[in-house]
Amino acid sequence: MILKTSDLTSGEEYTITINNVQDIAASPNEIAPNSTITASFTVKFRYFDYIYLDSKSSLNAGVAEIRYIEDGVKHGKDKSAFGSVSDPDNAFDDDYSSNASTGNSGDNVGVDLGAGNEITPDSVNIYFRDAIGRGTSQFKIMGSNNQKDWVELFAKNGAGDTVDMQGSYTFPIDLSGLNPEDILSGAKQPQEITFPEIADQDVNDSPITPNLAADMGLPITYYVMEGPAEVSGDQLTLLDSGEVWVRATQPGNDTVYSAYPQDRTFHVSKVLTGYNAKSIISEDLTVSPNPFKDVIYISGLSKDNVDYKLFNLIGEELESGKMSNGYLQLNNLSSGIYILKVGDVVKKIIKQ
Ligand SMILES: [Ca+2]
Repeated sequence: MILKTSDLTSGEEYTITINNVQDIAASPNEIAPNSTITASFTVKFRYFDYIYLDSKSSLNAGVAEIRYIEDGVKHGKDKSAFGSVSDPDNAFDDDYSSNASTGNSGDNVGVDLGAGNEITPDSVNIYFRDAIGRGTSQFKIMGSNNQKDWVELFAKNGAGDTVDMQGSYTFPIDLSGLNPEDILSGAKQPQEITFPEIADQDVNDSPITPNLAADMGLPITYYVMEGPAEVSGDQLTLLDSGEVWVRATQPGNDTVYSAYPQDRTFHVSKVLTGYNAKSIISEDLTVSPNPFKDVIYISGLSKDNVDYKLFNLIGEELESGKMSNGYLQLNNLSSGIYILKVGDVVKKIIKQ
């Protein structure tokens, strides 16, 4: 479940209350009517990355220490460091004479506060390498919870905003402007199941293979919720006539949310009980399209004015006549399966 909200204030705790919850899983948990669930969350980050965007010399650009600050508490000292420079540890060692020597645009100095130590920073303190009369002015601070999806927390953009940066500077971090979707991108990905409608079937068509897919490529499980059918592997065996209700589910994994289940219902008929319908379907004539909408075309007729009859699945004759011009206009039929007899040839046709 993903909820999109209006603007949130960083560091605030929010509670979501949802009433009338129903479990729609294939094997639902019992939930009393008018039940309530609550969930609380706060926007926090575990990983932070300082990315240098200028391209001055390392003399200008080194950072002696970096700390991320939440409620006056500095975080980062002696934490695991990473980055494109050879000495990122030096930005977290509490030694103001050792520097992480960023010098090229794109150099980064990152820190992992560790699992369970995520914070909602309100500022970042950077102690720039002391180099009197020199400065750097273009850098940004990124935050992440997985070290893959990063959100920009602060940027200093240089031009017109150049400040000599020697010594200690504290820059405010305002998380209220974050795009919720950027934060979500660091969470699991949503997925959807594509489950086309299943046309009404004949019991003789069993087994059928529903054509379904999940857009994140994960395997789908489906269930017969009700009706005369059963699942075996990716096939659906039709057992008798009746209404069949099938549900497809995909439970997700560490990186993908569970999909919203998709339900399909269709009718199973028993054509001409006692016959195997396939045995009476001739290849001599071709009907198309099948399923059809309003008009069905019959090709392979050796002459015009051939008698035809149309039956429903319990053998009642619905209409009859002479076939001419190789097509039948059947726009008055309701959707379903019918038996078309043309001359001596029997065809099963499906009206959409
Ligand atoms: Ca240092």
